[in-house]
Amino acid sequence: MNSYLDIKPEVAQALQEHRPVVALESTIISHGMPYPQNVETALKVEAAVREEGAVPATIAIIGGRLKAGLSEEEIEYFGQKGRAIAKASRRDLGMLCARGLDGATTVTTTMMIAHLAGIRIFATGGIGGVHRGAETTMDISADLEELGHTPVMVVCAGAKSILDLGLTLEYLETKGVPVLGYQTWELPAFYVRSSGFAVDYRVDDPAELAAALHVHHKLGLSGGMLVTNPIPEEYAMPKHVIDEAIEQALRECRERGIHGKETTPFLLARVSELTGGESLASNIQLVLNNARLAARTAVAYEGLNR
Ligand code: PSU
Ligand code: MN
Repeated sequence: MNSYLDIKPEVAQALQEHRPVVALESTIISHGMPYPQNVETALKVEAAVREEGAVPATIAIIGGRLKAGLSEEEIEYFGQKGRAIAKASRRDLGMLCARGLDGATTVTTTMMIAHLAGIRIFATGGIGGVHRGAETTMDISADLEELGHTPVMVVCAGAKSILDLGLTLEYLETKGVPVLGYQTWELPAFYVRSSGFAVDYRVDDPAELAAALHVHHKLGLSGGMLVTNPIPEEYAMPKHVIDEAIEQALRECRERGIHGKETTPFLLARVSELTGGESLASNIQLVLNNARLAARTAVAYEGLNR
């Protein structure tokens, strides 16, 4: 066991008893949504995982400790501090732990800590990817590297078209990451169900996802698996509304010279401001939808005769 890791007792017990556990990230709480909706959503997501029969483990860094499983008070703390908490990617772990600081875990660091703790399935909203213009900026999210070498299944709603979705798929192919569409052949694009890009495989039920993950482990494959779950039709946004907001946010981002780790939080916040409450409502629903699918998959996974 890693000496910097603290597994919440409820989570540790579930893991020991081979009961289903679903990891959840904390950047979505501190950087992805405004307070208090972020805290309400994080708690609702945990409740949704429980309703499906799995144990939620929200992941974060607190006082230099890697946490697998947070209390309600800790979730409230992350939500209130918001963007004042450092966004922690792989490169930040050593320094944050050495200095005893807090960190909000991205998809990258949530996968790392989930894997350290022995959690195999993780639900989030959207992943990072290859940014538009990456040919010159070289802005490619560390999430794609992590998916390339950490064996955790990540359930998301695809990626926002703040990214270059075509290049993101190419990169995932290079890294050996299978992109699975849940009940669809088309890569979903977060707020909308379609992107015009095809996934590698269509998978129609959680049992099949669980079986694929099981074989993935049996084969000793080291990378992750990406499950893309389209937002439910009734919560999807009109495509032209979201496209316009994204174009404007990208323009402002370039004009202001924003770069590095600030790019994604800036774009997410601007898109959400430009579309008012509507995109936030969609965002909340798609995260809940992903948490339910991840929990059903975790239940099926633990039910496999191993
Ligand atoms: N995309 C979203 N919502 C998010 C993120 C990305 O639609 O909340 C967050 C996730 O935590 C993701 C991170 O891992 O941003 C990626 O940041 P970057 O592009 O700087 O790697
Ligand atoms: Mn980046």
